Amino acid sequence: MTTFSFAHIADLHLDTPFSGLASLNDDLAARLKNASLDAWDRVVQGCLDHGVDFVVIAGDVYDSDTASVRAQLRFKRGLARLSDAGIPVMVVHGNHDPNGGRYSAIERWPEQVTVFGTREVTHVEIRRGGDLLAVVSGISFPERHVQENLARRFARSEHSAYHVAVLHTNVDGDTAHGVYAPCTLQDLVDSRYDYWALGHIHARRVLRDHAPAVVYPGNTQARHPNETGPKGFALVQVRDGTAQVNWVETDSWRFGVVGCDITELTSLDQVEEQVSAAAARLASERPMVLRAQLTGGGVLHRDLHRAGTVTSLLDALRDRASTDLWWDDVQVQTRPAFDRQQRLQGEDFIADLLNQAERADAHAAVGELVETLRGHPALGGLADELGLDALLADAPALLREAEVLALGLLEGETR
Ligand SMILES: [Mn+2]
Repeated sequence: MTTFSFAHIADLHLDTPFSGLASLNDDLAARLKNASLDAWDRVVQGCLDHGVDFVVIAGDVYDSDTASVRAQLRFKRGLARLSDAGIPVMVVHGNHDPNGGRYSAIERWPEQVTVFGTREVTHVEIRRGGDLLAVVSGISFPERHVQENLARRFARSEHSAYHVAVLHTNVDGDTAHGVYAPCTLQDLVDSRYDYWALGHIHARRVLRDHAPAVVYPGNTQARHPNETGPKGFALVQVRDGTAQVNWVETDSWRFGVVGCDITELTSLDQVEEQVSAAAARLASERPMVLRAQLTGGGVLHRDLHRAGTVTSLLDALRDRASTDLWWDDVQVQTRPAFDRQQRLQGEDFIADLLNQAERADAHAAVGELVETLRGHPALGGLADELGLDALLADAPALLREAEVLALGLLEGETR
């Protein structure tokens, strides 16, 4: 049987403005400005270096449906390099760039490029010499809010070649991400395709190894502190019908969250020490954007809520950081020193409140709020400006903050 390889890419979010960051000052904005586009250039170079037989891109090429001209031109230039090397590229669009954006700066894509349409699943045959290597199928989002289970529209052809399905989708209702074109893992298994090249979830995930392989490659450049770890694309080697996935890194900046539990701490210099030490342990070969999250209950809670303390602590962390580290924010989710476990057992209103918070599904609750705002006649159009996706990513932190606020009010804590 034949051996071949392909690149599986998703969620490029070209020319993203990094709107989920708490403090994007001019200096950082200038340094991040090219990050998503540079990642795309590295993707193209990686595909050429590894000599892949074809490339699939599973949606969210652009960050917004008002796709920037700069993003479109850079995307086209990369596609032209691949096309010139004789490498076919198949593209679908997702919830961030439905229908390829509201307008197109591009009259014609390079010869080897197929952008899948929005009306039906269509198919591209990949050949090497006379041999049929693979059949690649895909469909694009016509609009952001796709509620239909598009996966069920994929039907394997009668060819015995390897079958790749390309789709932007949320598998099994992951509430940490928008539930667009939802499907189940079982739908994908039932399809009899060999490889599901998915996009939408920004973390690398192999949902299933084989028959079919079901893979999210994650994004090519993180764009929010919660999108941690190396980012890039999946380099898929197929031998005798079995896929083996390796990762190729393409990011310029890494993001991360550094936690610090204040329960045992008694002074703010200890907080600064612990947070800086944790940052040093995370240090990578790439520049980093980090967010500190302070949790736990202790005597420092009151200090941390004194006016100006947090901004000043943030400045102090920045003073100490190298030029390749940017502190985005210090989030305070601490509470006064009290025994949470004991209060949970109580029979009063505070026990009810804590139990409610304990059981709440933060992503579902915030998701509902986000969908309401999106559907709002006046606010819906501002969804990107309001950073609603970032709200969703921050859902658990928001819930913890709400709990602390409510407790503080109930107990008459000064803030
Ligand atoms: Mn995306």
